[in-house]
Amino acid sequence: GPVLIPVLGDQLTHSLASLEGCDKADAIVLMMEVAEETTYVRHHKAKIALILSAMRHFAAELRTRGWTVDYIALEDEGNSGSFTGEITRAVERHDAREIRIVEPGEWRVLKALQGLKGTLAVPLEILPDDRFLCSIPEFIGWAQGRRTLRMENFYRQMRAKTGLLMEDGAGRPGPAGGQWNYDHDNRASPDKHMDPPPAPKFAPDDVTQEVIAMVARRFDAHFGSLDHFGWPVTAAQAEEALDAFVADRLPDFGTYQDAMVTGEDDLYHSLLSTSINLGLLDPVECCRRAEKAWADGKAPINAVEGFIRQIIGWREYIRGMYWLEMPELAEANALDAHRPLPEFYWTGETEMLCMAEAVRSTRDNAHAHHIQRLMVLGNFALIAGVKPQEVEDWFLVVYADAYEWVELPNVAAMALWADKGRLATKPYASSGNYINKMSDYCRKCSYSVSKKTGEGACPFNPLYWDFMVRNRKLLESNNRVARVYTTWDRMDEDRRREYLDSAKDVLDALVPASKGWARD
Ligand code: FAD
Ligand code: DLZ
Ligand code: SF4
Repeated sequence: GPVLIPVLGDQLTHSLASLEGCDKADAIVLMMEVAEETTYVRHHKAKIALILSAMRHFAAELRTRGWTVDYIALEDEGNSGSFTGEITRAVERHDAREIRIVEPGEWRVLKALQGLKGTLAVPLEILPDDRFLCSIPEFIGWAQGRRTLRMENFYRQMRAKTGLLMEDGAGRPGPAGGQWNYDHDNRASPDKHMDPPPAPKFAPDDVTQEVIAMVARRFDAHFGSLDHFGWPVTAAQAEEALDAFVADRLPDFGTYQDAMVTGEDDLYHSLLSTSINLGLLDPVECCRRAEKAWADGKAPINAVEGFIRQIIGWREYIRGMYWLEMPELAEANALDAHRPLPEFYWTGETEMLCMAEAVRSTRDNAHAHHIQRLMVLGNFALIAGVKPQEVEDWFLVVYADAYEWVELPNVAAMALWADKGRLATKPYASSGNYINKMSDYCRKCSYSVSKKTGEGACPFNPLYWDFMVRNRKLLESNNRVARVYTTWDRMDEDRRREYLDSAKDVLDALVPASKGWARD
């Protein structure tokens, strides 16, 4: 019988390792829409629509290229509802002699495939996912014996490995422009010069419309809207989105990378994460396009370096950290936080304008910017002491670019410090000041960011101090945080009492999320 090649929903790449070097006449590609994947968490409707539509488009492309594709649709008769069930059925159906599959992006799926290995009569080979720049063994090798796993160090190795933004300095290659990192140029507050051209949106074609109708019917109770669906669902559309970003928004990407503006859902960000994570775009190719814009004098080094650092720095490092720290990372809770997730994460019903804006964009677009995810949604959960696993479920459900390999380290380690600082030296905890500096929200908010305690005070203000005091024994030895405690100790007693009482009022007023939003 033929070789069976299962291709998963985030492996939509024609140069995929399991397809390379295979004789099309002697292979069957298996693609499976399975209930288990659509409901292990109750994904945002638009996320399910994106993945299933992209899968259906990819299957059509494979057939056009001469592959035999066995496509199991979600509502097909006999669909077992799981990857392992469908692979087992396909082995029998095709009398396959072996299975070749690229490693999945989630621990849960890898375990299921390894379990299958033991029960099937035919060999199942799991191949490395070489669409990433750094292999898992290479990352684990890099991490070996290091006391701290600084992303910056890893990032420089990736720059040297790819040659991106490297130039021959005095006798040996060095960073273009003389600096590795231009992050200090990338922190402008919103200003009147901002005039971001809208990112391209892609009107659903008949395949996507059919998927949207099915998702609306079957997953009606899931979070999120399908109304504004405009994500790229093919490599060609993703290319178009990349072209538009490099031409129109990359030049200002760096300067306004951390800015937030009411009603502005795109700003200068690339909005390419869904396409890169699906495999519709190659991450290093995206970086080469940005580098070329710099070489052609069309984009400044701070923007190009900032973009490249996100992709070959953060994205590769985060993936490495996932496989290094699983399965413990999924249960990590270094700060012993146990509060239930507040209901407003699902409803957006809150007077905090920064939070309401982040949830609105998340509901409407299945997207929010890095700084909204880190300094609004993540920061509030951190300083309010929300249980990490509930925050992780929320982030896995709501974002169209979310798979556990990228979502979990960003939430658990970067936003919630649940891994006790292996990734982030100090917690990204902040009061309302940071949001006020980086956005136009506070001046329109019903809370007052300058009021520190009591009625009408910005909730981030007392929560920040409550967080620092609650975690003092763990944090005060951290020299990047120690001076905060000198400020606290200098405050007079009733001021400190006011902060802690206000924080208690805020926390007591939080309404816990009703069950059933994230998991059945
Ligand atoms: P841009 O700002 O244009 O950045 C360019 C690209 O860099 C992105 O497309 C993305 O591929 C990559 N990138 C940037 N930052 C990161 C990062 N920290 N980790 C990994 N890749 C990064 N990103 C996801 O792809 N999926 C997630 O589930 C996800 N969850 C997150 C949860 C939290 C709490 C935080 C703080 C960040 C999370 N991120 C996640 C990272 C980041 O927020 C998104 O990648 C980014 O907002 C996507 O929008 P964009 O394509 O416009 O990114
Ligand atoms: C996220 C997702 C969803 C919602 N549905 C499917 C599906 O029906 N079939 C499929 O092959 N992949 C799906 N995916 C993506 C998988 O969850 C993802 O490929 C694995 O978790 C490995 O990263
Ligand atoms: Fe958010 Fe506080 Fe600013 Fe309101 S005042 S927008 S709650 S940071």
